[in-house]
Amino acid sequence: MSLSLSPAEAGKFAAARRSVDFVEDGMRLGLGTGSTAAWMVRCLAKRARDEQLDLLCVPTSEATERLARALGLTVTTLDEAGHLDLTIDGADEFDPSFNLIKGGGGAHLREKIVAAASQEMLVITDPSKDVAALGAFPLPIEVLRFGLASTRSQIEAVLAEEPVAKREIRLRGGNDPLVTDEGNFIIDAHLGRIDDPEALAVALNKIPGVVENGLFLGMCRTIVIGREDGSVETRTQDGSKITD
Ligand code: ABF
Repeated sequence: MSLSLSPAEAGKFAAARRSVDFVEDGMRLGLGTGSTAAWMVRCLAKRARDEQLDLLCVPTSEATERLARALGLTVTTLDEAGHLDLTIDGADEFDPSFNLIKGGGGAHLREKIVAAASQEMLVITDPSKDVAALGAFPLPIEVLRFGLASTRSQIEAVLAEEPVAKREIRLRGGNDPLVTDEGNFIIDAHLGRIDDPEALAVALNKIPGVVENGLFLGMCRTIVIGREDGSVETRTQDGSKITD
């Protein structure tokens, strides 16, 4: 692929290109959502074509499904595929424990279901997402449309009890709310810093109108970080780091 990319896109592309090296013939794959994941889908389709790989892909959004189908990848549902070998997806933030915030692209519900059904989750990203503590990026919370005002109040009540730096919530899209692929709304929680992600994730998911929050905790063991000069760092949770 010969491409002229902005520095930000070059990093995403570098990570995406490396991530498809983890794919083996015969795998059942989860395909993430977002601009980094879109690069991965393009690289994957090229590799599958060039090497005649037999892959079965489960997309995490309608947008990814359209792209994957257009590029000739074999797409199926999670129910048809059953267990997945590997999911490759982007993230909005990752911390030193490999905990993530996802959902800036509005797809974290399907992303979490697909990642949970996978033996491995590999995150592809650029250095801008690397944080000491989660929370500068607003935490997406997918909620049912029914009873929205009540769910909002309950989210505010949960946040009042949790150790976070600030507590401001906004319905994504405001007066013209974004509707997710699953037909729900998203509330973005601007928290500044989340000191106890585990407790927050549990407390939020106890609210009946909350469908799923964007904290991905203990789900990912490998992060591939692409830099604008095209170099790539692969970090694994056991502490290994390869840069090339
Ligand atoms: C998805 O895409 C999301 O969970 C995350 O919100 C977003 C990252 O987007 P990008 O790759 O465009 O930065 O992975």
